[in-house]
Amino acid sequence: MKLKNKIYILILMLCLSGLFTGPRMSAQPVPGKDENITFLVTFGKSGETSWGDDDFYSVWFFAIPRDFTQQFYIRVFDPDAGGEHDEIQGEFNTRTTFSVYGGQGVDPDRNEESKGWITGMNYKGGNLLASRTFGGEPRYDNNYFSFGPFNPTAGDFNSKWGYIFKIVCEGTSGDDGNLYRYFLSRDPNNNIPIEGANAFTYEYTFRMWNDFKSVAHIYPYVDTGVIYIRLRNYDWDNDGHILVVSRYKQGIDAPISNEDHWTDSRIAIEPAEVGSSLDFQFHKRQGELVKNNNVVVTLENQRGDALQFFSSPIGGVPVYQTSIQVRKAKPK
Ligand SMILES: [Ca+2]
Ligand SMILES: [Ca+2]
Ligand SMILES: [Ca+2]
Ligand SMILES: [Ca+2]
Repeated sequence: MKLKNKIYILILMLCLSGLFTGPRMSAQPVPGKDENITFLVTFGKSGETSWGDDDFYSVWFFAIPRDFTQQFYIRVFDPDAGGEHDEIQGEFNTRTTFSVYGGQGVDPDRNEESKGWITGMNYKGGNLLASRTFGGEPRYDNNYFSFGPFNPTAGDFNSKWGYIFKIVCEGTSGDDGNLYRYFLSRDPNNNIPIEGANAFTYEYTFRMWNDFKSVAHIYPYVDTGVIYIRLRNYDWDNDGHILVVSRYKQGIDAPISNEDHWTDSRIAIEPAEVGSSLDFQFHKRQGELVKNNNVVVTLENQRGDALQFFSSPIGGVPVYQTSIQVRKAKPK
């Protein structure tokens, strides 16, 4: 074989290995680093849905890679409702319960109800491993509480994702908005990520930015067989616009909801987008600032199956590729 051919094959192999392994994920803050979202939000169940939380609970999953064998912790930043960060209604009187589940019944691939995106279903499937209720607690205000240690094998094993754990946050009483974040950590007192782990949800309830410029993102993954997706968003307060970007879409606008309303729309998926993440960008309305805007978003495919939002986008943040458009423009 000629040297030139050998070099060509070597380059090709390097390119292919990069394609198949992809970037190693290692960030487990929830919301994720690339999402640029400040806080998750859950209201006490006596709150008004018009404040931006449709069901007063949220469900998140953590996937621990099967080759990770050490103990780990799920840390909650600002688990209390009171003091800094939280949304007061009247006076602070809200109690919020965080519960960690493992074992059979957690894996959303085998237990549809576990996904927690359809109100009225039993989202508590699995074995309860730890639980704690927080009121207004200065000790945990603007500070972390750590659940754990947990052994990875206490999770629900999924051949694709490894050991899956679930954390449920419920607004058990009161009417205030609890704002908080998670971090999957190897250490109880510091945020030390687990390489290859990820976090995901099927219904994302979060706080929009309180400024004009910052853009929040979420990154659903498009699996094989998806032809179109149905986007549902709730209580967007007519705040700006949702832009959908992918390696194929330069940016298409999706309709947004107003106060206490769901809006839904359909977005076509091109073959070039299958096997990659989409970038949903949330741009704030200009002019008068919409403050303390809490919103909910879900996605489903044409069969009605919910799509996962990953805090660390699978395959990385999608970048629009002009070459796909150029190829498409050529006459057949
Ligand atoms: Ca607080
Ligand atoms: Ca209150
Ligand atoms: Ca809080
Ligand atoms: Ca809202």
